[in-house]
Amino acid sequence: MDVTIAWRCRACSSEDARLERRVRAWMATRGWDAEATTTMTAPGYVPLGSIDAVTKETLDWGRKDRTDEERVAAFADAGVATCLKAVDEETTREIREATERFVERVERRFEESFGDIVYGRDRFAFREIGSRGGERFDALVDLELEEWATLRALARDDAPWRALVDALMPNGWNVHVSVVYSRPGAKNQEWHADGRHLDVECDVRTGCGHAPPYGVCVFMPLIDLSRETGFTQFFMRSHKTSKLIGFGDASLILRLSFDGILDAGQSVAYDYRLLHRGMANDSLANRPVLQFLYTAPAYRETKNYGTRSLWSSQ
Ligand SMILES: O=C(O)CCC(=O)C(=O)O
Repeated sequence: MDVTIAWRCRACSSEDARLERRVRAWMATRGWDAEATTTMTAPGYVPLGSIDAVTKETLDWGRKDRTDEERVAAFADAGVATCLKAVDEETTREIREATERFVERVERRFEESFGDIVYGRDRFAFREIGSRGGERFDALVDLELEEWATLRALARDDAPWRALVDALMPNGWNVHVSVVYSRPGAKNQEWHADGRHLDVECDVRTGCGHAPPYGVCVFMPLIDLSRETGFTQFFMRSHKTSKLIGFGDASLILRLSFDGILDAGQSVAYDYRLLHRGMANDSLANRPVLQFLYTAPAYRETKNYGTRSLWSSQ
């Protein structure tokens, strides 16, 4: 007799082990001594990577062997590109110092006015800052303030990734900047996409036809990243369909995971719909990363922050 069990699960090895345990227990209750085979099917398009290694160099937007059209096509396919032309050291240092002062101010405010929130443990969402789980935070920068003049000029005019953003969003863009920082002890994040799918997704059979990006996010680390400090890991091609949400762990076996280990001032740009996750910070120092979110003029971000102001009763 053949028995088929349908099991909706996430694509990760712990699910496989859980399924095996369940099937064995189920068979034992019936006194069966039978063989079982696991066959996996996916609910949508499953991209497959190449055996050739993908590196920050092969993903570089500035590669000289590509035309602008080929760069846009490569980004549309991978959903991610690096910008290895770094922001100069002086500018990076100046912004890092402003960021450190900013983070100190935010943390002091929590200590003084929000004693009921355990910073680094509790989840919270204010208008200006949200926790991203455990020791990871995302604090919005007010670019209009004088203290951020250098960062404002970088975000709007001087960034080495400016050509990339202009090419991907030819109808114009708005930019918002935040500081994403992970303190020592921050754990691996869950795979997630920052932005939802708002338009056409790819054809299930070909993986083609998804809408162009309405948002492009750029991460620029303010320190040199390593496996110890942690980095952002990306699931290439996952921006083409919402059906891969929940399947982040499959990126490694599909040979589509890219580790964004960059030097300070270098950057990585990704489609706002792309799955990614921040990796653990096993070092002794904070890992501050600037997040530049470029969005189509009509787009309004609602998801990532709260409504109550951190500074409201001051
Ligand atoms: O910590 C990182 O490198 C990325 C964080 C991130 O993706 C997020 O908070 O949405």
